[in-house]
Amino acid sequence: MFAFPNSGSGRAHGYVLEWEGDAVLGPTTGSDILSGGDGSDILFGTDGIQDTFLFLSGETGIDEINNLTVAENDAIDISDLLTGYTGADSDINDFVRFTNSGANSLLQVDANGTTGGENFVTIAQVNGVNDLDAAALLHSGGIIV
Ligand SMILES: [Ca+2]
Ligand SMILES: [Ca+2]
Ligand SMILES: [Ca+2]
Repeated sequence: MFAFPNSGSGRAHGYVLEWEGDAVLGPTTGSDILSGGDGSDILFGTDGIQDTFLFLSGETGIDEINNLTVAENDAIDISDLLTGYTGADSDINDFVRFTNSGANSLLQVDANGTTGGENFVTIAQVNGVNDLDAAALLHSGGIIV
């Protein structure tokens, strides 16, 4: 367990860990897969190596992603979450979107796309990054579906 001081004033002003949440730090060499599991976790990619932030179906909480660096081919793997995504026949924008939230971005997923209407759920917050584009990230390998 990795404890940060609780600022008492909310997520925007410090790290607030829920009881079941973990801080997950990548290694300093090689490539890495970071997976928070249940709870609201804080994931830290590593500068200079390729990180994959992995989200699995059924996990609870909203994780924070730190140090997502597109130039390092850091990627967000949501392939386990999506149902009905068929590649060329599907529009990634029906399944994944990013919404600016202050200096950060919220990663929102509609696991079944247009099926059942639009029901995006926030699964993560990407810290320190704005204006992420799902289609561009998919094209560059930054989203694994
Ligand atoms: Ca989690
Ligand atoms: Ca990295
Ligand atoms: Ca849907």
